[in-house]
Amino acid sequence: MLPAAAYLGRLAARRNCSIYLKVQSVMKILIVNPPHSAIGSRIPREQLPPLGLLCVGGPLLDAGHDVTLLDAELGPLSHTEIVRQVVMHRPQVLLIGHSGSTSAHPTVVELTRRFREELPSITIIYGGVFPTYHFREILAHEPQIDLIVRGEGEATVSRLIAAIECGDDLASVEGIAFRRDGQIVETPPARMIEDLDAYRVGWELIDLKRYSYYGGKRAVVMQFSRGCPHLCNYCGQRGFWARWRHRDPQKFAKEIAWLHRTHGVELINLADENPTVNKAIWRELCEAIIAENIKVTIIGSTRADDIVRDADILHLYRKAGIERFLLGMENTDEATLKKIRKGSATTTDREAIRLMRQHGILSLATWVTDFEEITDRDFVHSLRQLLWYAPDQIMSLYVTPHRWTGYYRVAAERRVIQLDQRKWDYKHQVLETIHMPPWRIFLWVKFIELVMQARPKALWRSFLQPDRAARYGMRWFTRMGRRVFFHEWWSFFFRDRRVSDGPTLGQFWGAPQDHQEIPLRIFRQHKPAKSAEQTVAADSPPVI
Ligand code: B12
Ligand code: SF4
Repeated sequence: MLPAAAYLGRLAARRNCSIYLKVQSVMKILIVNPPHSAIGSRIPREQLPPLGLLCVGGPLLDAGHDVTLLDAELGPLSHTEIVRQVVMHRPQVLLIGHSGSTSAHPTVVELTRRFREELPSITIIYGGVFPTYHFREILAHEPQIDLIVRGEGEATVSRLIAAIECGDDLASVEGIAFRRDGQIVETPPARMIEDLDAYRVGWELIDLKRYSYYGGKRAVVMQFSRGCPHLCNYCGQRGFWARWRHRDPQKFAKEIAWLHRTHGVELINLADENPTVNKAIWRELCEAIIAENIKVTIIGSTRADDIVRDADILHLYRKAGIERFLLGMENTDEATLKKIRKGSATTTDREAIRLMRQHGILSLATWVTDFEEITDRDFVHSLRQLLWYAPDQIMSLYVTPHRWTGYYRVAAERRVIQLDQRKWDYKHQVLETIHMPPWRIFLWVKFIELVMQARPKALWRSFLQPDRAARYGMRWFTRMGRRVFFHEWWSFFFRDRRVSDGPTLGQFWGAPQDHQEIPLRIFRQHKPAKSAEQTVAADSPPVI
């Protein structure tokens, strides 16, 4: 046991606290994951742990604070029950945020208002992607929210809590925004975290037995890398993380093995935007997981061109446990792919799907319907193309422009038909299309989904193909698809409200913010020379 004084001294050092004695007061912190009504949260009837909040919780636990997580997604809990539990807990500081940050925002607003009514003296801190960019509007209109953390949370939240605890000037904490004397103070951007292994995930904040996915498999979300060097102009994630970085492949594989052996985790949902950016590093990770000799299923997202590049190592993907990759293909039309700066080609997308099938990896292709004004002809073309690609699964989405992306400018004059922010979840049409009413688009989308998922090839893959894991994945997806299908029909015709004379996109959200897309300060990394296998990175944002 450490002598008390030495222990306090270490805490003081860890928390950067200038006033030694004040560290005796451990902060009582409650992290709240609000419930989300989106299909991705509710339809599978299973929950994945909120990784972003666990990432924030880990460093706070290490700094010696009393940290608890209330995951209201589980259940989900009613708002009244959440407020009751928060009041019972009586935290000094309440942290809130959600990974589906845009559509979850109205829920955060409603809950925080109620927390403030019940507990007038707590400090409420809000973080995540949406508040990172919309902090000015939020601080101006939501007085119950005290502070907003901008960008990745681990380092900033640790410094912020230390500053609150020590009574330091909050303006000295980089990467936050708050109100002072009626003015909104925005501090300089926080430094991007150089070493992702320097912070740990607070796994002990959750009971892993309560989380599952992919049909009852005990599941977690993990993140090997952050960011993406590509330049897709509609992407709401690439700028947020500033630059592509990754964890140590060996340590990451060990963490997977530890979760599997100690907690029985069977499924890893990779949170990475693009984990395969660097072939050599990705290969090292696959080999490190294989060396652990564990049976885990890994699902995630990647790009078609990386799959084609990795044709010679796809067997390692599968051996490491990759059973399904979502391919963010977005569109089947070359001209549109160019306009959205996807940097991919239709032939590459098709080849990636073929290669994945050859290696027993399911392909889930995303398809965004309305990047541009569309007509029946475009739908016929899309269906033909999708049948030619022949992905195992498709996920149809609607364009959902974020203010901090380049695409926002392109679409700024289009009218908004969905005023309810909770529906800005990629599964609802939010922008008007001049040539087609929403019901017609909806029917086309549903028809294409039906053709794709009920075509003989897809049925064969679901029920008769020899690969058990692929059969399992197909059947799980079909089950989810059936539920989503009914839910969406019901919502479209009986629940959702759309307007016909709505504001333009620019009027709805405000001025474009793409010049502030990167909320972090980037510094030069001291890395070994680029491997010959490394493909992209030249496109990364400038070093400051
Ligand atoms: C895994 C995942 C899911 C999983 C599980 C989510 C879960 N339990 O957390 C499932 C499949 C259920 C899912 C569903 C949905 N998802 Co999803 N999902 C992801 C994915 C791939 C990873 C999320 C993640 O863990 N990221 C890693 C963590 C570390 O990042 P983070 O959450 O942003 O947290 C960091 C910072 O933001 C900050 N921070 C976050 N919160 C807070 C709070 C405080 C107080 C502080 C200080 C800091 C802080 O610190 C963290 C550490 O640095 C992301 C894409 C991505 N790469 O992020 C999409 C993503 C979050 N999903 C998205 C969407 C749209 C959805 C759905 C609405 C889809 C639908 N229609 O059903 C639903 C929403 C429900 C939900 N639970 O999120 C969008 C959100 C876009 C937006 N701006 O709103 C994303 C970004 C995908 C994309 N490319 O656009 N999703
Ligand atoms: S490849 Fe994916 S993560 Fe990367 S910029 Fe494009 S959409 Fe975003």
